[in-house]
Amino acid sequence: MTSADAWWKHGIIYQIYPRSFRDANNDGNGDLAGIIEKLDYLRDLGVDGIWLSPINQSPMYDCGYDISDYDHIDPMFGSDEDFDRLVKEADKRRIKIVMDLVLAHTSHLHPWFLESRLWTDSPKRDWYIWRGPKNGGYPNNWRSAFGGRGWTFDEKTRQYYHHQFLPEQPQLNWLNPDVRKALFEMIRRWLDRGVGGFRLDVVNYFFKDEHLRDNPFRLGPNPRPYDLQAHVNDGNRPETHEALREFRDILNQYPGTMSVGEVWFEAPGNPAEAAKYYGSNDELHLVFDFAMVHLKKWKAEKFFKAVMTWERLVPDDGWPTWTLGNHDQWRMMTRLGKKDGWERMRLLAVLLLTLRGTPFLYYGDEIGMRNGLLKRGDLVDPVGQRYWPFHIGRDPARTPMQWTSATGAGFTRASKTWLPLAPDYGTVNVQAQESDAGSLLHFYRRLIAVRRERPSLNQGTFRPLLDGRNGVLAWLREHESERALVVLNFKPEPAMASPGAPGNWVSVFSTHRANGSAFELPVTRLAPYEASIFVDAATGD
Ligand code: TEU
Repeated sequence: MTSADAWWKHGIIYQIYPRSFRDANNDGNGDLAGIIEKLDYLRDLGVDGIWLSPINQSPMYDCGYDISDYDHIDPMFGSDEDFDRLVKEADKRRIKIVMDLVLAHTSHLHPWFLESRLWTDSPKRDWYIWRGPKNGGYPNNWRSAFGGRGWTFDEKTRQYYHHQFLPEQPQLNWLNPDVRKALFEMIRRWLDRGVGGFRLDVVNYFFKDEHLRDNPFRLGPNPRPYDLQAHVNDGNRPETHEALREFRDILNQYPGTMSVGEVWFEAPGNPAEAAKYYGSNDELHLVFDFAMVHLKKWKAEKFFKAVMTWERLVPDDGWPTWTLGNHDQWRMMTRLGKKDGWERMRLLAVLLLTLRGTPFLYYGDEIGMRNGLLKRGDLVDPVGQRYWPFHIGRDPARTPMQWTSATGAGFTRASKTWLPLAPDYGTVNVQAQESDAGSLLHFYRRLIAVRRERPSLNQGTFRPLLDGRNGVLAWLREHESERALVVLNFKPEPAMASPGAPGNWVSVFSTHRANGSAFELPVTRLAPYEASIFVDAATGD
């Protein structure tokens, strides 16, 4: 690692859903003490940073994405001292803590909102978005992303307040400078406590049109009313970029810290718009691209297109990110289907970890966890509760981490967990994979180790060689004199690959080959689902 910013640029970030990682106090919910217990596991896996979904005080209407106190840890997860201990213990293992910043809205129980709703001339009234009825109805046509209208009527003051998500998540008014000031001061306090960076929730929905104009109609990706509007007035406002520059100035005062933004559009997403949040290297350090998460088909060309689109859109002085899943999406193992799931998962691991950019891993993906099987009564996520039976919501990807085959899966000794364990924990768990040298967990560890020791892989340039037309992708990564060649066969049958890259290619990591075996030029035969990394022995080794 060469510079202060290298940890996030050349490293790997692992997302933990805190309620589901490890339950140290055996109340059925994961906690910070549990994460501390597992730091050695994360170090051995080779992660550089941990992104924690929100752990701030919250009434948990949206599982922590509704914050009632930004400065303190929710008792469900532990104490403020536990947090400081986590930062310190992680630091000993050279792991940074990345906090989730939910700045578009607070909880309806946040003291700011409680004060805001008291009366129309409350000093905090303008911290949120309040309007009287228009022609006896809603102030405008904005809708909630979680269903229904984007406005809730408050009997006491006879006005509506706006919420992009649940009524329990009132939208902050970012056009009010006092709001921005309060949030930025809070951010400084977390930086002073030693956090390594932030993930910004729905960063494109901070600002709203000051005149509250209606959203225009458009044909959307889904038939639900929310998606039949172009979100030009309730989100995606130009003011955001200026606010993010101010945010970046703060981070610049804390060398080595980083930010990654969730610029959120419903599937299939909008990478062109998302890339704008890098600014001219003066807004966010990183922006998520969800193209691979939204892919419906197992096709090499589709993956290639997703990669190339993002590679081209990220500005020259920017750095890409890559991700296969998060707490809002179905687990990758489930999306891949039962047939050949493990083979495909290995191939995608190599893809994720050898592209140019920062990979984000979702907890449990390294052991091939699948979606949990949940019944209506199990659901905690409001999205699932509201849309059932049409949509189960996001809980299936949030079930407890599977550590062992014991009752409670080594996650807890409590008799009941907040969400049921996925049924396969008896066979799919860390302990079983530890003792199996051929497991996905060992595969990930070795792969991450190879990536860490090769500057070509963790910081080199990227040059595509094969675009997947015959089912094979290949690319070149180069850094100074080191060159690496990555070859992926997406097909369940052998394939011939001729990437046309001269070199004395010797394998350093592979699903199928022994290390040291040569990539024969001009054509090499690949095994079904083979994913291999070669280095040029003439230059690099
Ligand atoms: O997500 C934005 C968001 O609402 C979508 O990802 C949504 O989960 C998906 O379309 C399913 O309907 C962020 C957080 O990641 C999410 O967990 C929160 O619920 C949401 O913001 C509100 O804070």
